[in-house]
Amino acid sequence: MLTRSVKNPIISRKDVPNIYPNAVDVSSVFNPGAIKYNGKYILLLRVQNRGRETFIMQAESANGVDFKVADKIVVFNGLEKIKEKIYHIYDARITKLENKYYVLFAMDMDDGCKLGLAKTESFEEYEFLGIISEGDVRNGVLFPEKINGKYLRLDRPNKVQLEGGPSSGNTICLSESEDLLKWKTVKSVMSGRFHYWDENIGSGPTPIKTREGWLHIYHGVATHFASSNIYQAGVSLLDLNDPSIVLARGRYNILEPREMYELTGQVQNVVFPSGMVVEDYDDEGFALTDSKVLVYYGAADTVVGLAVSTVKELIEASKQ
Ligand code: BMA
Repeated sequence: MLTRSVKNPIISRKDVPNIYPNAVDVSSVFNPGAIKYNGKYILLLRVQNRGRETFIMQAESANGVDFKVADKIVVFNGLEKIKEKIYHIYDARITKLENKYYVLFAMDMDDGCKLGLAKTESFEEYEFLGIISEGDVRNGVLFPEKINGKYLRLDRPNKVQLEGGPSSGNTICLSESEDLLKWKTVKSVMSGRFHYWDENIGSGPTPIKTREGWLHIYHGVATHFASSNIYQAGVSLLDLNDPSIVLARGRYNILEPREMYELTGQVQNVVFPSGMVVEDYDDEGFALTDSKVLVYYGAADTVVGLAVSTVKELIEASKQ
């Protein structure tokens, strides 16, 4: 139900311009946040240089497939005021909320991974608003509207140490806030299914509002294979008024590593969905069931892939 673009991988290291001194001859570009803004498709890419330093770069496209990467590294104004060392910034998710655009990203720091929040109105300047998590958390994503008077986000505390790899987690939580800056965890939403495709999980792109519920794409990691973890994409449907209620959750993944650029690379066997654009909405802001959906994902932590579906097909997949 997800069809890969014939142009995949749509972005790879050769598409990233050299920026002296931090981004010269980069190693990889992956895990993009995505949004449609003024008719253009915008991606915020995770770029890694040969020092294995990670930062965010922006790409733009008129058709959602052919992207041009801008020749500057995204600067989050105000981030320089954080006194603690920030090793990496990565895995940005973009959400339109109250006519502004918010970027939620992961920051590796000495005491674990934190969520950083930035705001932009035009994708030219970004204002850093603060660190909005406590403890070790990743895969934060904001809902595109207030629900019952509160801002909501999904996030994923890191509680599981992958063998030989990073810390991960097996429960996605719902957190709420009055002001986008101070957050508290409300409830857990869904947990990994031990033995199956999604043992560890984390949210992907910003959830999409449909008449049937919030369409929520997430990644699942199968950890029970001897040689490597397998990162796949799956889908669930969350209640519109209380997104901690899971209305449906697909038994099967909707995208798994199959192509060479997903099977091999910096980290083998990874598809990691982090951006999604739905083309058509009705007058009340619900995604149309026949609308095309573009899912942008990182492949093997090395390149960017695109896979296309429809709202209807994704909802059906959540019920299978
Ligand atoms: C996760 C994150 C992602 C990465 C994935 C696969 O823990 O670090 O950014 O794509 O692992 O390596």
